[in-house]
Amino acid sequence: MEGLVIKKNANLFSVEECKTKQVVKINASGKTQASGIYVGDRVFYSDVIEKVLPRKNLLIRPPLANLDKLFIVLAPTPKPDFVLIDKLIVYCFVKGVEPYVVVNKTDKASQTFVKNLKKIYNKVVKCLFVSAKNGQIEQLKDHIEGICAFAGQSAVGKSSLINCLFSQQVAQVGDLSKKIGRGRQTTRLVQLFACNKGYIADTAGFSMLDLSLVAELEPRELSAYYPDFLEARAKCKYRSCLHENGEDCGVINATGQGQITLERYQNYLKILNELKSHKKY
Ligand SMILES: Nc1nc2c(ncn2[C@@H]2O[C@H](COP(=O)(O)OP(=O)(O)OP(=O)(O)O)[C@@H](O)[C@H]2O)c(=O)[nH]1
Ligand SMILES: [Mg+2]
Ligand SMILES: [Zn+2]
Repeated sequence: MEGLVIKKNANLFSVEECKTKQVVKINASGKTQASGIYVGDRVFYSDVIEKVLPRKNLLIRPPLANLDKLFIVLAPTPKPDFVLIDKLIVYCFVKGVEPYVVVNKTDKASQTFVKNLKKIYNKVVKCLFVSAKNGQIEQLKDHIEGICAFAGQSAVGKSSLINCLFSQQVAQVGDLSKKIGRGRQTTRLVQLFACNKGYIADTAGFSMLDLSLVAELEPRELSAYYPDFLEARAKCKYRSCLHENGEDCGVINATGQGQITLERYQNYLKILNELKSHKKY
């Protein structure tokens, strides 16, 4: 039979059968177990998991296979960390995940805030505007398809949105991060919950993103993951251009002319420098 691993607890896997959606708890054959099985894996199984089907992608932190969409949540408060958002977007493109920018707390967002976000991200990703407080989450709900996860700064409303989607309390809202303490190693089980046309991965951690990005990417590859730089990049004089300086750089020229937003360009430089400084060692 073919199924989807929706939960993993030590050596015990919850596998949902493709068609009937029936869930069984089973182990894996020694060989399969040794090669690694993750939540999100599609598997062949009988009494035990016999084979893991080829993956679309694999994230290590959070441990999750075959992620289709990442909803990057931001809000007017806390003040958006645009470098983090851009890193998450790059990470998605590298991993073959479709990124979305989800603007939450629209109940208290100014028009300027919304307009500015549209300006920055409209050439980059799909933007959805929601309010967990008012229950305005239709746009988000419509896009839940395949395996989905949420990311974003603490207190932007990820848990609130998830609760809203399930119309009940599944995730902890509020000062969770304060309670568990930032930086402390909290082992959490990743689990998939059926929602609309897909699943939502209940996972807290995209915390090791810096390391993941560095492992995945050479500095010179970074700008390839900026859809809004694409046209301008073709005009750089040197193919190896990192778009840091020089009159011969199409990206710098396009930024000067307002075709690329200053935010995106400046944050690109910050991420580039982080990648460079890691590669030195
Ligand atoms: N005004 C308003 N407040 C909201 C909205 N959504 C969430 N909040 C509030 O924002 C705070 C943080 O919400 P959470 O859902 O806990 O945020 P989180 O992103 O899960 O935070 P962490 O778990 O720490 O990463 C809570 O006090 C919520 O009540 C919204 O749409 N509008
Ligand atoms: Mg939360
Ligand atoms: Zn350039």
